[in-house]
Amino acid sequence: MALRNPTPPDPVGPIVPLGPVGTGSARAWTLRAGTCVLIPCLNEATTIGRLVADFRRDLPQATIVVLDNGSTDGSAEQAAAAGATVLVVPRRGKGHVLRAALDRVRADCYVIVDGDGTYASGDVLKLIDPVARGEAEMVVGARSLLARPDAMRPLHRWGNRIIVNFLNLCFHADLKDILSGYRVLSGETVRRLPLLAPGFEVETELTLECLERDFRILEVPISYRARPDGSRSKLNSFRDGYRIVMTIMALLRDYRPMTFFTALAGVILLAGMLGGLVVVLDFLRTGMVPRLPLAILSSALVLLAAVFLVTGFVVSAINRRFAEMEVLTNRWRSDSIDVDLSR
Ligand SMILES: Nc1nc2c(ncn2[C@@H]2O[C@H](COP(=O)(O)OP(=O)(O)O)[C@@H](O)[C@H]2O)c(=O)[nH]1
Ligand SMILES: [Mg+2]
Repeated sequence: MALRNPTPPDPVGPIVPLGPVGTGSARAWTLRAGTCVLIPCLNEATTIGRLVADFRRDLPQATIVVLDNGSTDGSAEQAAAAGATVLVVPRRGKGHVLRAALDRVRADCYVIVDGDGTYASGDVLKLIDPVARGEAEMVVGARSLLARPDAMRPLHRWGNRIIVNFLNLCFHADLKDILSGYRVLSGETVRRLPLLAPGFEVETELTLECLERDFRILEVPISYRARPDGSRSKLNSFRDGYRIVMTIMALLRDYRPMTFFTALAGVILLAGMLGGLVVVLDFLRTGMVPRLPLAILSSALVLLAAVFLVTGFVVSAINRRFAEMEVLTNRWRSDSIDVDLSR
């Protein structure tokens, strides 16, 4: 017997504005209320007071939180005097302070901006609007499009370019500026990003984790100026550049295991096959194996390649289980249900 619905539904139902899959509820949050501006700051006394004042002017409802890491030049006092809440994090590193802040400050919208005065508060609404409208999970202020040639050292410009191209290639993305220190994320996005990077790698990690979770990243061109005289960058070109590349490799290994391990296995297999070919040719010609060490090395390499290939399969299967768990953890979370028809 067919079940009959006692009250047939309206022919045209209500339109429920659902956010993109995976980002939770689209329950509207009012623009700029529930917004917090996070400013990592290590010895930026020349600029921090002015920057806080600028953001208070351009985002009056937002809470400004300066993340101080034991500055010795009075940055914390200047930030507090300008009206910011100062969060003191003892552990050094831009990544550490950001993580501590994201763990302790819950907001609808996060603006993250460097404290060195190189980014303009006037651009902030351009970055917030797409997130507020639900058009992107993370908006990045992209410098390369409008940066003045003198604002970035040539080494950093090139380093940036190489890293961006490498990352675009590995993660099939088309980004222009992944290392920007000016970005906006929704609260729900932050809730789902498990950041671990201790230092300057945190920006790379933010970008890659968003890509991995299919969050939409929107790049908006912004102005970028050089640090004022008397203010020094904390970035060590080679040490931090190396760490950023290593972060990309580690995330590639963890998030794209099949790509990473197949590539590794491919290179090792090729070396093994080349060595093996020499041994086989020798054997066909003379009926003997005169290069015994090469024969052993080649077979070891081929076996090693097989091990890496299997590792790729195993890690990728484990990843799938975790992805499933994440999906199930988020299902019917009480704060993300828009339509509840259960009894
Ligand atoms: N709290 C904290 N902030 C940091 C640390 N290292 C850098 N910063 C801040 O992060 C921002 C970017 O650093 P900066 O030296 O300008 O790097 P660059 O813009 O890549 O040259 C600045 O506001 C720094 O004050 C740190 O260890 N702790
Ligand atoms: Mg800077």
